[in-house]
Amino acid sequence: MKDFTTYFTMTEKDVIEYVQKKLDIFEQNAELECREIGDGNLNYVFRVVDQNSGQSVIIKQAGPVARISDAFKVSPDRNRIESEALKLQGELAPGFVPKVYSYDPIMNCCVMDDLSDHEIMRTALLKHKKFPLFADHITTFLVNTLLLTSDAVIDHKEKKALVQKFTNSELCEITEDLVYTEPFYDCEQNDVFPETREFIREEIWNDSKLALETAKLKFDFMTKAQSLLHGDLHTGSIFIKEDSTKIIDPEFAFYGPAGFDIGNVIANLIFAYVNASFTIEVQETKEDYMQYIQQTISDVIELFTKKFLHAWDENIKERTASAPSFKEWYLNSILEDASAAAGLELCRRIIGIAHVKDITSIENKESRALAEKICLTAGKTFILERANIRTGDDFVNVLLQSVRKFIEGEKFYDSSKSHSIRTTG
Ligand code: SR1
Ligand code: MG
Repeated sequence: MKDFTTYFTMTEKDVIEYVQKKLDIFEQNAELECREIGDGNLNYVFRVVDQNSGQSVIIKQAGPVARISDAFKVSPDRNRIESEALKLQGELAPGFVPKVYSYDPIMNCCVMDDLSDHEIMRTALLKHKKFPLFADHITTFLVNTLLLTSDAVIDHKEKKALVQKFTNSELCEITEDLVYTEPFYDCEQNDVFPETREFIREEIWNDSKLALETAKLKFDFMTKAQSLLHGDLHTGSIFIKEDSTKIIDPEFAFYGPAGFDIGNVIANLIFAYVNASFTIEVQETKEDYMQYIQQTISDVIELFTKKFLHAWDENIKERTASAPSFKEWYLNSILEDASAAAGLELCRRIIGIAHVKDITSIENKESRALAEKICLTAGKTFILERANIRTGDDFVNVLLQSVRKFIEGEKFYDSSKSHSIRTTG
């Protein structure tokens, strides 16, 4: 009989025993069933259901190595970071994260709301579903969690205590390596699609300006303790349904540049856009969906800007932050960092070890290579031109220009002309 006083990685059977022994959630007569449902790169996610009442919870356990590869030895303390981040984000942005019922520092697991009535956003976008409330929801989450954890709003000693609490060295190291370093040289750990390799060599690895700019960005990531970030805000970290958006998995949370989270959202919308452009066969449906994603990208930036400026006026406490034009300077720097982060995410998901299904599921080799080149071109532009990218239109234009570079002579949708066009190459 296990007593759960020493850490081990649990099986489905262990989790049922754990629930019976350690938790007071289900009725005495509950008939528990457990299934491991995790499909992320790092953890084990168990869904426990009482067959009698239908009541269910999620138990998430951090293992000592990442699921994606034993080579990543990552401290299970990430489960504490995740639980504490979810609690704080739940206070700052109520309704946008799952409720955490308990955290167990020995078994490195936490118990939280089962969101099975929602769907992982990446999966839903790959089925070409639309979520008209997403931009509104995600920007409330972003503004509340990013601005309200910053020195502009909270007591500076309290903020420094939070920086300590959320010091997340090992997961930050993963990001420093996988996002900021490896994609930008011919690193053995990269996982390059053969048809794109030469393009990557010429456009990414042999570009010394890009090397300089990504170095600057890496040092910003390591030193700019501006806001409590989610730290891995891709569409696989979002559970969604028509009227609800829940941001999950903040195990990469730490104090970093606020624009990082925004840029990751934008890049992952771009992956969905590119996927749609290569996989939807009916032209009208394709145009409609691409237009929807374009609009969402633009809305995320525009709504973030609007809500940020409003929340700033309502919340700032730091005296010097009310100096004329400081608010605009601060917001500009966030948007610049968002552009850079979008660019980094676009490059690293193509070149590095952790890919996205939006691109890998494009079956035709030529189409996939083209899709990858579009992402890399947009990614590089977002990084190099970040000082000039500020509005929703600016973000969308980088995408459209990158598409045009490769899809000339074929059919694509150009919303800047507000109609469907067929270019002739
Ligand atoms: C070793 S973890 C690989 C990637 O999965 C996570 O979700 C993060 O995005 C990380 O970079
Ligand atoms: Mg994750």
